[in-house]
Amino acid sequence: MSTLKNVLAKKIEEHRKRTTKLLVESGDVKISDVTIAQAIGGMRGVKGLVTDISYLDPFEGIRFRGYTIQEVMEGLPKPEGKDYPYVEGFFYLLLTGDIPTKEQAEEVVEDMKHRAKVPEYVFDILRAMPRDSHPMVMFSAAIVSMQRESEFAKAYNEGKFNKYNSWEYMYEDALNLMARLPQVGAFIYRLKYKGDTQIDPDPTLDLGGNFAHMMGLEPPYDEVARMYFILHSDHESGNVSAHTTHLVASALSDAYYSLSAGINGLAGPLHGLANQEVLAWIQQFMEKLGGQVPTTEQLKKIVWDTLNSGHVIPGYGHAVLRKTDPRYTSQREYCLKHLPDYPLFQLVSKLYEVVPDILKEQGKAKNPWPNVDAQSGVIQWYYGLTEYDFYTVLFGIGRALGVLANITWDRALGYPIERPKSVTTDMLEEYAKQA
Ligand code: FAM
Repeated sequence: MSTLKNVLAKKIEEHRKRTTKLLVESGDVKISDVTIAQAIGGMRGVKGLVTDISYLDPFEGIRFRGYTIQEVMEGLPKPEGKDYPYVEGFFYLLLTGDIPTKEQAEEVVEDMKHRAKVPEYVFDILRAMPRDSHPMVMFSAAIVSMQRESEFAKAYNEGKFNKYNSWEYMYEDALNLMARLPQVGAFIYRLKYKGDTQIDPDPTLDLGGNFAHMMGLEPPYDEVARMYFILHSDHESGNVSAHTTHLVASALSDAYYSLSAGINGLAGPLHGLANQEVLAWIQQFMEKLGGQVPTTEQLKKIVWDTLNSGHVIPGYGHAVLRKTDPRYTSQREYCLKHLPDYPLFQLVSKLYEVVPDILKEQGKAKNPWPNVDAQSGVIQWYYGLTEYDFYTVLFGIGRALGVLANITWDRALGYPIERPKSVTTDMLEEYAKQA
């Protein structure tokens, strides 16, 4: 058994006792009440999910297994001569809660290389799809098409499966999927935008390095890939992609069905597609201005015009966060170091100066500050990845790390099928009368 699986098995063993104790001794303790506004309004703030993979504080932002972004970037082992950690080592952290040693991280790198072969039929399916299908459609279809590879589904069908060992099959699926997603993503990119000129994986490279290589992008894009996948991995359980993946997996659907469903949710403009929308919005108004970088006054007018035409400002606002997203800040720091004079970066920085005050003045958005998506497209664009339709696929590869770690733990802790209760509008009116 690999070190990762061994450590994970021990952690699961210990953790099960905590979950059982809570259920047996404190199952009736209340952690949340639900108002009519919450029932109608997307369950905002209702505490009804459990995850230990990450926690999102409204003011501090995300912590992965208790570690801030900075602690993760500084504390995790890195490939020789690189500034950003192994994505594989980060997956070890998400799964176990432990920062791996360099040897442990590199063991996962090697393990994932052995799992990385994408079945040929996936490429056939992608090639058979219309070339103008959105890359997220292709990505989701590719994932679900691999369902026949599922160890979890196989074990279930063969009757090998029980409440205690099902996580092991989910774990196998999670690692296999994670190892293959970079090639699936790069394949879609080169199929759609580079005339189907594919670049074979390089078995000497780690996940981030190999992704950059297969995309045909030179270093330091490998560093961008590592940073990007880590930053987009997880944002606790309630966001659409994480919640969908968890919900579908709760029916004992395997990781392929579950991740594909989560990816479909990520494709929505209010969720992961916002990073593409940011670039589309910027390009649109830059075109109108004849390619000229707008002045602060012009920018203010553009923002107001966007709001007055009934659109949201992409990359701003958040359902939980109430300050600038540290994932935005982390990418901004990268830009300040590597591309401080890049006009698109300067424009995005100018938006940062202008948008929050306008959103405050408009008084609708509860959070006027930028989220992760406001910044990420700039870096991609700088390194030559200008096909912004593709950006959400990058997000999806990163997001898979978090949601796959989550559903492995869902099975380990025996979480049941998710099934919240509905009420009718008549019932709400009755509750309202009685209040
Ligand atoms: N621009 C204009 N209006 C906004 C806004 C923005 N960026 N953010 C929120 N609002 C409006 C929102 O539409 C709502 O208006 P109505 O009452 O007319 O429906 C009002 O402010 C209250 O919304 P909220 O409670 O502040 O936000 P929600 O929790 O409902 O929604 C977001 C959160 C992220 C969907 C919302 O802020 C938004 O649409 N932002 C722009 C899209 C975006 O950047 N999404 C990416 C989120 C990101 F973190 C991710 O998932 N990758």
